[in-house]
Amino acid sequence: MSNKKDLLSKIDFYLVTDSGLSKKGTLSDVQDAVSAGCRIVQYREKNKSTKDLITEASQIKAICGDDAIFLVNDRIDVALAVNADGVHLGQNDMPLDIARAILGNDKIIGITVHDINEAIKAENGGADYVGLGPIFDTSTKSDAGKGIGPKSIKDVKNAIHIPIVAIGGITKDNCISVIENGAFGLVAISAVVCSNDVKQETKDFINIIRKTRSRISSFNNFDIHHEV
Ligand code: TZP
Ligand code: MG
Repeated sequence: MSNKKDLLSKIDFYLVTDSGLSKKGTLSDVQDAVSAGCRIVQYREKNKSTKDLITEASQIKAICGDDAIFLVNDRIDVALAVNADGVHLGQNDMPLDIARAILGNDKIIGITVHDINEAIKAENGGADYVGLGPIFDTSTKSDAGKGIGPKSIKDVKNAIHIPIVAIGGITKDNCISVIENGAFGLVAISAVVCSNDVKQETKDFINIIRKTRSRISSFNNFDIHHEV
């Protein structure tokens, strides 16, 4: 097993790049997020040549080093070309079984899902995690559809065992509800890359996620203690 798969159990804030929204550029955003403690980065770039994708992907991989998982959105060929840690695929991208056959079991594959049925299918097909969304309305992805609400995370969590990463319209103000409802990690694109201080925003998200998690787990421990 890839040692990077072990890191999946340690993720909290998940950076997805967006060169169109970024203030300082994708490489700067990745550098800032990883130095703030972000442990998973997805290179999501829809409008560059394959050659430029490979150049930038290898630079991002170098920044991630051993500290952060490095995934490529959509492009299995680019992921293989730079020996990325894996890919993130949508419902209309390469089918999971074919992607797994090409990439092997050591690589991480994340699948975008919108509901319980897609989540169960992704888990049964061998996905390492699901990206569930959009949780809230967002203008970052024009075809994302309406927000499904944070409570839907709980429903999906009750149906699968692999980690859920929440995405779509997430901000520092609404992210507590996302974690409280069972998301293991979360993506916030515009809330981070549109900021002038990506490092600080990433730190803030990580702190909120960790505080919320420990509040929930001490609450659960309290419950267990009193049930015994
Ligand atoms: N997939 C579902 S929503 C979304 C993607 C890529 C965009 C999320 O961006 P933001 O700015 O965090 O709402
Ligand atoms: Mg895709």
